Amino acid sequence: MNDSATVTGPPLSTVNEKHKYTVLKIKQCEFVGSFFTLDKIPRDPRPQIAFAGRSNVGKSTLLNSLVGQRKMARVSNTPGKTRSLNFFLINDRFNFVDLPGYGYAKVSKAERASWAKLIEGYLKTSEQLVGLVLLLDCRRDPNDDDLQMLEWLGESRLPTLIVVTKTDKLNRDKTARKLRQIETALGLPAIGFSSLSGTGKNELLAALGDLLNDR
Ligand SMILES: Nc1nc2c(ncn2[C@@H]2O[C@H](COP(=O)(O)OP(=O)(O)OP(=O)(O)O)[C@@H](O)[C@H]2O)c(=O)[nH]1
Ligand SMILES: [Mg+2]
Repeated sequence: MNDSATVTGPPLSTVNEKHKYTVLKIKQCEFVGSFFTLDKIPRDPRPQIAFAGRSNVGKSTLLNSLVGQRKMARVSNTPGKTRSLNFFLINDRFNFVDLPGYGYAKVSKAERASWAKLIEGYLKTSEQLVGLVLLLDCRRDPNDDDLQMLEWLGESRLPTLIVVTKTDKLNRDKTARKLRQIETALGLPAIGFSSLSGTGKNELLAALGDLLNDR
């Protein structure tokens, strides 16, 4: 199945010249289920791409924006909303996985520990996982939980995309500065993203398309 379409848009690193790249085209999306333990995850051979980040960073909103549906993944003003691994089958070909947000202070220590175990267990054992999208809020610095996440990812050598969310909250200059700061701190390229304005959507879809094609 061909999931790609060639469009004209800004290249990954500069915005001056027009550049052609291939964007993943999402034609179909189906909710598979919510899974609270690793043994419940369906044994499906299709590739998975997971979305991780601190609670409230905008994972579910970003997923809804990518698939063009407002209510596919649950979004709430209450942080800590996503407590399970939520699977969405895309184009009948691969799965997007919405992970529980980490680091939310107002849940019990025991619950935080059990989420961490679930996320770490999933990242370390899923054979279908081909890449991870790590979301960071443009108004915050990466914290210990984010760095822990990157350490696990480094250990597992999983291809990782950094997405800096809610860029509509900062002006252009501040956003550019923040992106550079995060890229320097983490040693990885970062994509600025806003689900309100749609900024970064095609760039992220292009990077996701590459991840799936490189497999
Ligand atoms: N201004 C702005 N607000 C956003 C953006 N993305 C998400 N939000 C808001 O941020 C809040 C949290 O978004 P969610 O998508 O639920 O965050 P999450 O990372 O899935 O949170 P958990 O499920 O708790 O891990 C919601 O109120 C969203 O409307 C964005 O790009 N811009
Ligand atoms: Mg969520």
